Amino acid sequence: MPDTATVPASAPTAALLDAIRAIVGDRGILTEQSDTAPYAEDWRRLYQGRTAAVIRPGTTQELAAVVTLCARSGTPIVPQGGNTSMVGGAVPNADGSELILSTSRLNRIRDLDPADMTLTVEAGVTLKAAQIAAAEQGCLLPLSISSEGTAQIGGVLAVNAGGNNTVRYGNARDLVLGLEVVLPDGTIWNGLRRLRKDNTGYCLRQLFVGSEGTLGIITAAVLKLAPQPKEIAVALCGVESPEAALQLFTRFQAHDAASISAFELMSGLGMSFVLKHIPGATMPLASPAPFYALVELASPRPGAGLRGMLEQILEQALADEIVQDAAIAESDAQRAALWRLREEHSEGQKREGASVKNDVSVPVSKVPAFIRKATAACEALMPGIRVVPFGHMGDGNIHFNLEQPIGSDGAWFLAQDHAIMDAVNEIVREYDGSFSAEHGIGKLKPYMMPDWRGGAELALMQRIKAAIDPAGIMNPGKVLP
Ligand code: 2HG
Ligand code: ZN
Repeated sequence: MPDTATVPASAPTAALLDAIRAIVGDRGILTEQSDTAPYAEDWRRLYQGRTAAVIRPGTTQELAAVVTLCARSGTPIVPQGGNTSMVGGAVPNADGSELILSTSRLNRIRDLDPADMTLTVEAGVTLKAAQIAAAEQGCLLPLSISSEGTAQIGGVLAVNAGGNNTVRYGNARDLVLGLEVVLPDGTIWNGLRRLRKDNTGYCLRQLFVGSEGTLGIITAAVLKLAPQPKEIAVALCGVESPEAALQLFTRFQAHDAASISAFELMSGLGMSFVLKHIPGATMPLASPAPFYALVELASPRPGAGLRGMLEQILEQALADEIVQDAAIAESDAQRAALWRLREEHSEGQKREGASVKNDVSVPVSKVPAFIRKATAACEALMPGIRVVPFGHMGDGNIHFNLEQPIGSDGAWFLAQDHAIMDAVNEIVREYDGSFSAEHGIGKLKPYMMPDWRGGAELALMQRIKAAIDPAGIMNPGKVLP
């Protein structure tokens, strides 16, 4: 039990924790501060919360029974998957009044049907494990994000993650056929249907996807699978500017838009952080470039000729000086190494120092202009600030991240996060973009909601929240201001 001398009056009672323990057993509840602390802090270390307990139910029924008890006592719950949120979406507050409900032990693959092309998984299965399960049956789960080894399906759906393959397959939302959800009063809604057509009133599952745990806890899902690619071709290209990267993207689109499975942009600075901080990361190009594009082509058809197409487009782009240099992966290992340079961007940036993140989207055609203007705005706001834009250029989602000026104090830099985010968002607005593309709102961005989604839209969201969670116990303080 936690040390009672340091537990606030609002904390869950010992009687409640005992009743929960009776449901989930000893291995389903953590109460020692040394055990709960890692769950109470976010990956970015922006928020240091506290909790009296982390509850880890082993089944949906156990989870529902725990929620029923919490609903009766009015105890707030913070649902948590892999705790990889970039916006503090899964951390409890600092007063110890909120319980963390972890989905980690709901980790069974319930069904995989290669004929129906569906995968039914519990919330605590990591995205990586779900991808592997699909691949073992010759299918593809077409969702890929940098944190997929840790991120869990429940959290991925709760935040409607996007990632690298949105350009081809859409976001998490587009892959969900059915859901099982525990509602804030403890009721289990079993909507695990695997139908491609099912027009039966309001589409409730889409209400929970993207709700970030504020309406209920996703405990299982039916996901749509795609055919596994039989041919994949990947290249890393050095380019002069985001404009050149966009030109390259347009060429691939004009040639065969359906074969593009990812088109990612990185800056020279972001790449230098990866090369400096990530052991084993090496640059395959002869000289550094101001920007990089990582392109992946994939086809379920053997002999699709992707390699030839990639070479042909890159040769022409080199001749036209759109591309400065390019490396094509010759093996699976090389392909993984190229992707690693992209996927380690967050880690490289974290190890370099304090950073402010802007997960934003603009129309694809506006990405270069947005980067140029937002760069100028940030440099005017804070001399020495280091601009590190990267992300999913093929769908218009840029992580317009800022690294602290060299030699500055990290805490001082982070204290200016609102000024920096507001300056960037002003440019996002100019280009009809969104202040939140794929990471969600969490605890970081609710203050932006009235400005961006005010009026009828926010009022409707608040009415939905009040209808489904009238006591406000589900992930309080997240999403809605
Ligand atoms: C990615 O695309 C993730 O790698 C993280 O969405 C982005 O660190 C970030 O800002
Ligand atoms: Zn991303």
